Amino acid sequence: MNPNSFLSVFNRQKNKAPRAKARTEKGRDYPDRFDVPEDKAPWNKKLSGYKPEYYVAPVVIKNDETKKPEDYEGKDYWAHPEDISLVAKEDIQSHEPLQFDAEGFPLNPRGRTGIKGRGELGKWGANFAADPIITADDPVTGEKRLLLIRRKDTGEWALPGGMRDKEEKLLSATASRELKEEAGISVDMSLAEKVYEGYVDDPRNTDNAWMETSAYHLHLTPEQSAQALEAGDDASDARWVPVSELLSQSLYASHKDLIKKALKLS
Ligand code: RP5
Repeated sequence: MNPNSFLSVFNRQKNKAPRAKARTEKGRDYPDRFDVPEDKAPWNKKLSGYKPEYYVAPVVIKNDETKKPEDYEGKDYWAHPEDISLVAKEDIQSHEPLQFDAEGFPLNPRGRTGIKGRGELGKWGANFAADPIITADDPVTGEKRLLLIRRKDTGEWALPGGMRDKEEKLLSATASRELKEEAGISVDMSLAEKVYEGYVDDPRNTDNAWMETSAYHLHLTPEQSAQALEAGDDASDARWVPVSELLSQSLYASHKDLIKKALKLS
């Protein structure tokens, strides 16, 4: 085959590992990412002239937990202070071994992302979330379906997951709450199987703040799956999608990989 033919170029691209979303996409209002080739991402690889812009979203500053009024009982104030010296070392967390730079900033375990600071993420280091992977049989055809929502912020289809609330000790409780808030159905996720725990490739990740999730899979009974779906505040739609259609869809962050893991798809 002519090595420059369309087909050979297409095949070469197909065989190449995709570039991380944390190096190619970005959150709303983020500055452009400093270009980091995948092979120069690890912190122990030299990338001369690496000077990424620093960005922290105003909403993160506004939710600084050290500014919380004493009598305040709402859910706001979910962010660490901007001055990292005010954050206790044990409050900077990750499922992976943590590394810090010379100034005391935690370093993204998957390497450089082209942006410093926390972007839209509240915590220095890992920001913990939970993702419910909900399947059920179609009541008419018997085909296996998966529950997805459409995110309002990016317009992408996604799992109905979300960030852990401070008082939630168990991430399965976060998964149950998010499922109710984002898709309108009540399911006890403590009975689900945990299929993944760790770093996820999220477009909001930076050099110093990143997403880590716990993903839980549960196949619903016909009674549970008969509950009416209702998209919550952060979603514009909630739907059952046949599993056979999933692999051709592009999904938010690492959600496709999480689903493949849960359903043992390749
Ligand atoms: C993703 O961000 C996680 O997998 C989880 O689904 C989500 C949590 O962020 P929000 O939905 O709360 O924005 O990386």
